[in-house]
Amino acid sequence: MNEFTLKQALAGLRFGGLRYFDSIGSTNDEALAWAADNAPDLALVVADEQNSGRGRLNRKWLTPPGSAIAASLILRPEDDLRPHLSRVVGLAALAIAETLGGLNLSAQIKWPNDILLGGKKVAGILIENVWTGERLDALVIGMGINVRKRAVPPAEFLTFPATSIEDELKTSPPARAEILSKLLGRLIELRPRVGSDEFLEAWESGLAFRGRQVQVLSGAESPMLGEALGLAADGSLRMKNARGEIVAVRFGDVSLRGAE
Ligand code: BT5
Repeated sequence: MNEFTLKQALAGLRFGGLRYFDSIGSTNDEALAWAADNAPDLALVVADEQNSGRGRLNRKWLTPPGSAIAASLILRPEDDLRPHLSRVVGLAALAIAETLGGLNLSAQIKWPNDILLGGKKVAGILIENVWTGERLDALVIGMGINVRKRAVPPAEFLTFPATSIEDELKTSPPARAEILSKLLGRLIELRPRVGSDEFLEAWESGLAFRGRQVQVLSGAESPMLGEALGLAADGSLRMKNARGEIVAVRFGDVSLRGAE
């Protein structure tokens, strides 16, 4: 992927502008700075390689050159999106899962921010916010997708198994610019529907571990054990805990593991 092929692939989409880098620290950092400097809605930062890509809580995200999609999309929430900000992670997750579906891959969403193929992590999402006082000015949706095999970090670097589109397709994947173009197109299409019941149902039906026992890992707290039931209206994970109570786990630094 280079700037020229990317621009060609994105030509039909109504996005807000592109900043492309052969190599960068983190596309989210660039997008946060751009958002604070009047970036338009749907402005996009893409890099071929990241040297200090980030996950949540400043965990590292690896993006070796020539192998992955590293993209950050800036959203300026309008009145339509504002009541549903907690669903934006679902917007990104569903757009990625459906784009992989378009490649005949069966993706699952490991709530809240991972996409799995064959039970292994192929993509991660990092949402960050830009505030002016108490008003949210912009959201940055950072998306990292392993396209080629060599995007997958070595096992000792990982706390959860990882894979790539190429590993799962077992053949050469489409060009990264084409995949990114499909993904952006889908995200733009889904965005006006974020507040709808149909959106919540589609997101919920894409969830991994539904109806199964899971562990919810959350920072230093001891893991919570329960059955993953589905989603609450705000995108929280509905669980039945060990005492049989229905509880909602809010989006944050939480991570799910199968417990069976
Ligand atoms: C995430 O965090 O999964 C969010 C990753 C977001 C990356 C994108 S790339 C574009 C944009 N710019 C950035 O700087 N970030 C975003 P989390 O759930 O905290 O998972 C982080 C963990 O994933 C790490 O601790 C590693 O174990 C693992 N990991 C790192 N690189 C990986 C990769 N390429 N594939 C699979 N797992 C990886």
